[in-house]
Amino acid sequence: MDKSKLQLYFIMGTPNIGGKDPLAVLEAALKGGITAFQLREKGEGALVDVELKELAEQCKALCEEYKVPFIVNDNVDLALEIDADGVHIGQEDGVVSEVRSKIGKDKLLGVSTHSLNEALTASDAGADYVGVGPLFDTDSKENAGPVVGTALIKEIVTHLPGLCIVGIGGITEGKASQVIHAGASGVAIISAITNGENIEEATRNIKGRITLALTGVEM
Ligand code: TZP
Ligand code: MG
Repeated sequence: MDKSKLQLYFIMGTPNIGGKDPLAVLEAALKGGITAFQLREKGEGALVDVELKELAEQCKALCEEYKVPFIVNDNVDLALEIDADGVHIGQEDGVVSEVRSKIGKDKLLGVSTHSLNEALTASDAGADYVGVGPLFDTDSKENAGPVVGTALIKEIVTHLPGLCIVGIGGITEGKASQVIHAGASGVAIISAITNGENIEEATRNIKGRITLALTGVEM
């Protein structure tokens, strides 16, 4: 895949935005420069069924306007139904090779991983990229598992230099560069964007750090 699409990977669901309008939050993040978006409708108050499909279709249309890939978390059937650009699954959400067969070769497939072994397996089974984390403490996911730190990214890059990796979990503006320096193609973020007083500006600031880290122009 085009790994530049992973540079600033925004994840959001209605439970993460404290009653704000999800489409307004997404549009502000798109204006601020996100390069991929995942709809992750999970937790208390998460939309389901028709309401979820409607939100997904609206997010997809907005992402299309900004030419940013739209990825659905967990729900492979929904991703296919609305012709999303991709789907992201965790270790408990199905067999990676089966999901790849179901979605075909053209849709993006991302897999959450927590060890070198999981990353190797996901890569062999046809994942386009792996999420690696939680890198730092996070309040955004229940049972996120032990913090793995950026050392795991370095380890995976050493063994699988061609694999696209996004770091996830507790990444802030101040921590984004170390994730890129560890060898990730990008960072996946919920709260450092959704909690921003000005979402567009928070996004732009994080994007700036990533761009500097990728080009090596840092002070
Ligand atoms: N998977 C591992 S940590 C996490 C997910 C979905 C939450 C990331 O959210 P935040 O707010 O950027 O820590
Ligand atoms: Mg999942």
